[in-house]
Amino acid sequence: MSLKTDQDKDIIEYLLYAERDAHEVIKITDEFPELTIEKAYELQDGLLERRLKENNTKTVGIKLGLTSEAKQEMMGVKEAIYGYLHEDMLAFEWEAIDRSTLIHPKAEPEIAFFIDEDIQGENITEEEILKATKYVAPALEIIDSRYKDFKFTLVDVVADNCSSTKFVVGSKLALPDSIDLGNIGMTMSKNGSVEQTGTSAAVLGHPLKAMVWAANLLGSRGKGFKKGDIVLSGAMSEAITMEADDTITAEFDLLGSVSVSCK
Ligand code: OOG
Ligand code: MG
Repeated sequence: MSLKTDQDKDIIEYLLYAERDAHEVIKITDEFPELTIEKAYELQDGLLERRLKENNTKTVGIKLGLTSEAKQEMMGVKEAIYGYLHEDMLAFEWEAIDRSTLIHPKAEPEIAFFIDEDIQGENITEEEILKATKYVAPALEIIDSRYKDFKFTLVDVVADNCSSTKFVVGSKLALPDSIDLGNIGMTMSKNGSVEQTGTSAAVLGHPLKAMVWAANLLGSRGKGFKKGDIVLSGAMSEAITMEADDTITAEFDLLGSVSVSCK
């Protein structure tokens, strides 16, 4: 890993403590408009390294973001992003998340891929991803941008580990080649009322396309998916906000449902 300047270290601490103390901060590009996307991934690496130590946890997977054209258009960007999932981000259906530990959480419906073989390279195909995937499962990602009002540029969000904070994976596991992953319908409700509907086709046309995109970008950086990783392939609809006492449920065709609650 490259040596970090004092400025890098300051940015990393700034974002790390915003997460730890659950307070929102001014986005980093306001002060450092010159930061590039490559630099943002370096800052993300540094942040993750610090976060693993600070929270005494380990990496359990990867999440893809901004994989829907609607979301890319909304942000005026043409690229998806990735961040990392740590063990202490794993939440459970039966255990409500303490709302006071988060800033302004939102839930997103996603498909989780259970990776069973290391995948690293720059010409990875959908077939290779499928072959390396042991199961797919319904998932909810909770995102909690550390930035004020959840507003940021691509550089800001990448440095902030793509807003990652928690994720829940449903317990029904499906074999990936037993279903048409490109055409899974979904409804997401809050406290019993439907708030969003979507389809897996919103994820770059097909979640496997998003997985291939990420595998090849990771490959170009000497990284990849590892055996045992859980990979979240990106939101299938807009995210919905979550307050104390809310229960959010996403129901997916064929995959079943997954819920998360806040207390
Ligand atoms: C960035 C993370 C987006 C997804 O699935 O698109 C993301 C954000 O919107 O805060 O996780
Ligand atoms: Mg997401």
